[in-house]
Amino acid sequence: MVRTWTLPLIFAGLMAAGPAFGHAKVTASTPADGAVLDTAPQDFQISFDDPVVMTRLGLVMGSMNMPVTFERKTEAAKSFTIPLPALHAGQYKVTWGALSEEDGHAMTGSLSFTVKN
Ligand SMILES: [Cu+2]
Repeated sequence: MVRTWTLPLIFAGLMAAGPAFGHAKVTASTPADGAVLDTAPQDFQISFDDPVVMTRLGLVMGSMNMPVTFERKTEAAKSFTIPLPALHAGQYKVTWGALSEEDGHAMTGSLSFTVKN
């Protein structure tokens, strides 16, 4: 009885553990999440531990979409620098999307930062 159950359980365990190579993860961003800045940042930088194709970058202040010139490139990279428009004081939210080159998974994320007067 034990023997008939053991093998399927081991396989189920391996499946749950997932593939050996996961998708890329964010290692750093500037501004960082929660940053409070004395001067407005001129660009947004984000880095990943593995190459990704960045698909989207959005910036909102309150409910207002800020104009960001984001050019989607087809080649994967580990870090990206996206120029930001002139920002006045306020709280901003960055949303991004990327495709992991490793496993093709779509990733999204967001972070907030504040520009002081
Ligand atoms: Cu993945």
